[in-house]
Parts: sequence; structure tokens; C-alpha cells
Amino acid sequence: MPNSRDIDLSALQNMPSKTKRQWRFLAETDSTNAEISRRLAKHPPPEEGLIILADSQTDGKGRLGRTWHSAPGTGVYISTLIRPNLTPEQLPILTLMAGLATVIAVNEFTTNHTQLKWPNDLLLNGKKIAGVLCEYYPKNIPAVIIGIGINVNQTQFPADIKEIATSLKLETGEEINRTALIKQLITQLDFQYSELKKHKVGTLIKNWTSHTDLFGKTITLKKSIQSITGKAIRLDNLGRLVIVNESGEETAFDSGEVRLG
Ligand code: BT5
Repeated sequence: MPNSRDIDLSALQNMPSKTKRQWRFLAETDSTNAEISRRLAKHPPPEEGLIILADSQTDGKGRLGRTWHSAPGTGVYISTLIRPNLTPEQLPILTLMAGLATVIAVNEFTTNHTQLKWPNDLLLNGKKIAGVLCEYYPKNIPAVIIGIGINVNQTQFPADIKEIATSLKLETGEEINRTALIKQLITQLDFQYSELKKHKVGTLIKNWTSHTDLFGKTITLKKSIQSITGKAIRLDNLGRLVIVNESGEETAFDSGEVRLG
């Protein structure tokens, strides 16, 4: 029977922090990202630091209209609002920032190393354990909604994702307290964001790179109708994935879907 007993909202609200946060917990919502965007359309709009945490989502969103399976009582479904001082071409860096914060938090709960897969996936033992969805909200005062989904205590997944998805419980055999994980996640997110605000993009890229096994591998990147095969060699300082083809030509991509081989 799913329950949200392991979510302790007052412990989260009382976390020591320099950041002004406003926590909202919803037993159920369509999507925590959509919840923030609805609030952004209202007057006055919410301030930077709003965090929406849900126990379940009925219409969890992935990228490009895809779905994030969000069973009740088992996962972390969380979105936060920031108002970064970045140019539009720098915004993809926020997905990397959120992924880095998530991988560090998740790795506190497993001895196996969770890996980042550019641009927004976290893989544990080759299966997807978490994903990031950053959405730009350009109206009024520009804002970015950072949405993070983590599979925590799930022991099963629907047929369409059961071969590719995993959870911390499935990998470690242990039930994980979601409040403890969320604390780590928000602490890391705050830290990575404050580092970024000090213009440490280079440090972010370096740290992101130390949590991936992608580089040096042959990959195929799909971007709308384009499909490119080559070796992934690095991220550039906008967080774009640089791929080198057989003729030694390098191309940087700001988005796309990566497949090994
Ligand atoms: C993502 O998209 O990985 C972004 C997921 C972000 C989810 C969070 S939850 C809180 C916030 N509110 C939201 O509404 N969304 C965010 P993408 O890279 O497009 O991957 C989606 C694909 O991952 C799907 O098409 C499935 O193949 C697979 N998938 C769906 N649910 C999954 C799950 N729970 N675990 C692992 N894989 C899943």
C-alpha cells in the first residue's frame, strides 16, 4: 500500500539554508512542473525558491511530450523555480547543473556509481533511475522550472519501461527514506546553483564530466530528423555535447537523444 509517511515536510522546511525556500507538498498533481507554470501565470507570481513536491503525478512530463511514470508513495517528484541571470543560449547548462546535483545526492544512497547520460538522464547499472526536465518560462519575469524525478522505492515498473528503468530499492535492496534523499538533493541543488552564480561554469562542466562514462565512446545522437554517429569527446562551455566524426570534424549539439553505438 503506497503511503507518504516517509515525507516529513516540516523537516524539509526546517533545513538550514541561505536560500529562501517556500515548500509546497501535494499528495497528487498532474505534474509538478505544470503546477509551477500555472502559479507563474498568476499575480503575484511566485518567487525564486518555490519548491513543489508531490507524492504522485498523474501526468508526469518527460522531454518532447514524453511521459514520466510517477507511481504514488515511491518516487521523488519535485520542481523548483529559479530566475537565473543567463542568456538563452546558456540555459541548457541548468539541465546539467540539476543532473549533477541529482547524481551526487543519489550516490549518497548507493555504493554503485550512478552515471550521467547527456543531457538529462541518470543511469544506475545501465538503467534509468532519474531524469531532469528544465522548462523556460519566458513571460513576465523570465524563469526556469527545474523538474527532477527519481525512482526510489519502486519494485516494479509498467511493461513499456520495465527493461530500461530501475530504482534505488531495486539496486540496493533497501527501502530509502525519501526525506533524507530530498534533503541531499536540495542541498546539492542550492550549492551547485550558488557555484554557477559565481560564474564557475568550467567547474560545473568538469564535475559533470567526472560523473559520466560517455566520453571516448561511439554514440548516435538523434536530433529531430538528424542522426549523427561519432565519438563523444567532451562538453563545451555552454554544456553542448561535442562529437567527432570519422573525418575528425567536431560538432557541438545543444540537445538531442544519445544512444550508445
Ligand atoms: C526525462 O525525460 O527523463 C525527464 C523526467 C522528469 C520528470 C520530473 S518529475 C518532476 C517534474 N515534473 C514533471 O512533470 N516532470 C519532472 P526524457 O529524457 O524525455 O525521458 C522520458 C522517457 O523515460 C520516457 O519516454 C520513458 O521511456 C522513460 N521513463 C518514463 N518514466 C520513467 C521512470 N519513472 N523511470 C525511468 N524511465 C522512465
